[in-house]
Amino acid sequence: MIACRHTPTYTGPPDLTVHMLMKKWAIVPDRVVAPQGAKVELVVTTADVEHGLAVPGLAISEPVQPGRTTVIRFLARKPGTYPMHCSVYCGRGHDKMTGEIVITPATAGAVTPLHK
Ligand SMILES: [Cu+2]
Repeated sequence: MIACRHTPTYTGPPDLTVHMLMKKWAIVPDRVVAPQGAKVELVVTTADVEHGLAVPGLAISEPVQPGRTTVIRFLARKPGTYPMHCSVYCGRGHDKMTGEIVITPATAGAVTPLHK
């Protein structure tokens, strides 16, 4: 574990907004795909108890509390598959709360070119 790192952010509006729901015991959706270069915004809520969304490979770790909305913003810099999991122990199914964030290479055509 790396201390003193904060969830990264960016300025300006996001390119991609994904609503996510954490509940016993799943992260929905459990797979988020973002094109390289995209400003991504995750809008995360919980359906029951407190959970936490952690994506170690992207330096993301944020609590998700009942009745509140957690907004996580990051720039999809490096293509790859980044595992995510619940960072707050929430019961016997806690370990099942996993998923992944996939950043696809810009050359894959996921980003609409500005000039045709
Ligand atoms: Cu949990």
